[in-house]
Amino acid sequence: MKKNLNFLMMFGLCLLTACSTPNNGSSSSEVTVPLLKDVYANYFPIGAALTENKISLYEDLLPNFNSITQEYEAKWSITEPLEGQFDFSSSDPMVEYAKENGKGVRGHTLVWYKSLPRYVLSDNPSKEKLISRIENHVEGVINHFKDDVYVWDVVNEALRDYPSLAQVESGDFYRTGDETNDATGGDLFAICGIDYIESAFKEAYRVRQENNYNFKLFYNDYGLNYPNKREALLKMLDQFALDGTPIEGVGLQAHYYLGSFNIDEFENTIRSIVERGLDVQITELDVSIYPYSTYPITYDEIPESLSKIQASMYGQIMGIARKYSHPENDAYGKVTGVTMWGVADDITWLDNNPVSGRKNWPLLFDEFHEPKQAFWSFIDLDKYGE
Ligand code: 9MR
Repeated sequence: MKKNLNFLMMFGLCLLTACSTPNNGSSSSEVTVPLLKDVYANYFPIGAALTENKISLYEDLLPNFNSITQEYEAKWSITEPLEGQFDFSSSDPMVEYAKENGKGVRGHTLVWYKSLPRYVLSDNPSKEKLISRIENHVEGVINHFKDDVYVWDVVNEALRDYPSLAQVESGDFYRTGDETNDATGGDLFAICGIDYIESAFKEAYRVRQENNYNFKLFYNDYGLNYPNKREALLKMLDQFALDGTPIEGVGLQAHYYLGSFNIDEFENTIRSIVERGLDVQITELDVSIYPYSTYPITYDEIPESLSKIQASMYGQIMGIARKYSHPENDAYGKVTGVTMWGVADDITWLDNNPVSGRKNWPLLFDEFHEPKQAFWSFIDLDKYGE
């Protein structure tokens, strides 16, 4: 793992050539571009978010990944659009594709305030009613997928975006209706308090144990490098422990921006989670080339200088991910996966978020599916340390 001579030779050779080989893991006359999953075989699976209509488009690149996340097909509004009527017609073909091609599936996500169908809250349900809806949904979805998924993001984004220190200290750090664009998240919490989160985990655990399924239970969120939000997460985990709420890991979404990323805070977040014996997965990794979300400039192509910084960021992120993938202390958790939020720069949610029509180049492969500098840095196991 420390030194990979074949890799170094290949990497050196690539630097000397145009390096324009389509990345399908096959040899070309000049150089073989390795598959991400092969480079990381001794660490953890490498995943990508996918939708069914992208499977043929990315036929050349998908061999890189041994895990997929359904970008929306497993969310509540799709899997139980009417109460008690489950519909897996969007999801099943992707799961079949994954199984046929030896890829694991990350289950995303059972309870997310942004993907609730109207019926969940429209009749102003009592706490009891709402929790029973959550439990029925969790049970129905889990029993459909069984062990076709290896992890569930049981609850997604239940914490406030930017809790103040006072809010963290007083325990007022759950997403509520007083945040912008947050009505449904607020309703879940207003009606149930933290019980809507804990009930989802407890029910997922119950169904898993009863049926001997093997998937892991994760909480998934963004912004967890921000110290106050990290602290809020840790306090929520403390509460889980007090209440006997089962959880095995935390997903760091990892939608990062050039210039506002702090590698030390990233490491602090991972360390603070694994020290509690919980695993970490990077679940939605991409690196926007714009320095902050509403940056007013739009580029026609990725500037070389930004491409370099982006590559170095990817290298550092993966260096830390590798560092925490083989813990020396058995009581510690570890990093058990890294998933990209997309496959190549021709299609990324960041082209329209948070600024509509602002082209972005956040991934490892460019618009023509060629490996970017970011790709080489991502797989440079030596430069960025263990
Ligand atoms: O990228 C996803 C987009 O295609 C969907 O329309 C949207 C709603 O289902 O969800 C996006 O994915 C989000 C993920 O589920 C949770 N973290 C933020 C992601 C980007 O918005």
